[in-house]
Parts: sequence; C-alpha cells; structure tokens
Amino acid sequence: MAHELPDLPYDYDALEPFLSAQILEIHHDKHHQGYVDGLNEAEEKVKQAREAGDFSDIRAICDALAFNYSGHLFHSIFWTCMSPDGGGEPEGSLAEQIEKDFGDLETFKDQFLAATNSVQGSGWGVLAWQPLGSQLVILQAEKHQNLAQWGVTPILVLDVWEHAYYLQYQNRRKEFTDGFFDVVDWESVRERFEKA
Ligand code: MN3
Repeated sequence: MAHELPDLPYDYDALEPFLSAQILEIHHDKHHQGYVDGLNEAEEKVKQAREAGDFSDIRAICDALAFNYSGHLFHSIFWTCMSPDGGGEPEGSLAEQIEKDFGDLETFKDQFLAATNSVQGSGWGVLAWQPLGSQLVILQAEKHQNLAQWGVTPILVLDVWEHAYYLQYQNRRKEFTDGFFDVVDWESVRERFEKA
C-alpha cells in the first residue's frame, strides 16, 4: 500500500498572518509530497533489492527510508499541530503532564523554542512522549531523522527548515517560531498525547 499525502486540515491562507498562503501551499503540495514520493520510491527499491537478491545499494536505501519516512510523519503531524482557531493553553491531562515534566507552561515554551531555534541547519523542534521514563521530552531533529530517541511518540513538532519560513521571514527564524504558539491547536496535541 503506497503512502499518500494527507489533505491540509484548513485552507492555504488559514494561518495568515503567521504563515502566508504561498508558503503553506508550496510546503504542503511540493515539499511534503516530495517526502511521500521519496518514501514510496525507497520502499519500492528495497523490494526490488530483495527480489534481485542484490543488496549492494542497501546503505543508500536505508538512508532514504529513514529520511523520507521521518519527513512524511513529521509533516503529517505538523499540519494538525496548527489551527486558525489555535492558541491559548493546553488543558486536562496534557496541561498536568507539562507541569509535571517542565514546571510550568512558560518554562516548557522557553525550552521548546530554545531547542527549536538552535537546531543546526535544517530540522525540527519536537515534543514527544517517552514511554521508558513515562515523561514528555523535548528533542531536536536534524534533517528529519537525526538526534531521535528510539520509541518516543512525537506529539508537537515545529519545522524550522528554511522552506518553512524563508519566503516570509527570510533569516529571522526566531520571529517565525515566536508566532507558533499563537496558532498551536492544543486540543489536537492533547489527543496525540492521550493516544501515546
Ligand atoms: Mn518542511
């Protein structure tokens, strides 16, 4: 079963002025589609390698599988992390867990944004549920797949590849990330947290 690009849950201009319609359209229709296509291609290549009994290209295939799968997953989560009705504060179980693991919401935001803003090159800020420690953790991802902890479930992610903001914010990554929490859909984040 081939992987497919999920629809955006809102119109291209729904997140303006935080994010321009032009950025959102290119980001979803071209960049995210590229990871979906790359993942399908890599899965086809590994199947062909098995059929041919020829694994001489396996290193490059593993690299493409990790990069494109992680890119597809993160973007799929990223779109649902935001909403034109977003902002405000988390509630219920998620609010309690953030308080337990980070002290309070402001400290969580400070750590999340500091981690996200300092990603070296292209990557992501990630809030994830870590089952081994029964805790929320803030991670960086370089590209899409590096610096991960195995087995965690990402519940809130923020893309800081230049394609995510450059047309609107140029080199001002911090200005872009400063606006993020005004559009965060905490209800969607809480649903992912409760499933995890
Ligand atoms: Mn992206």
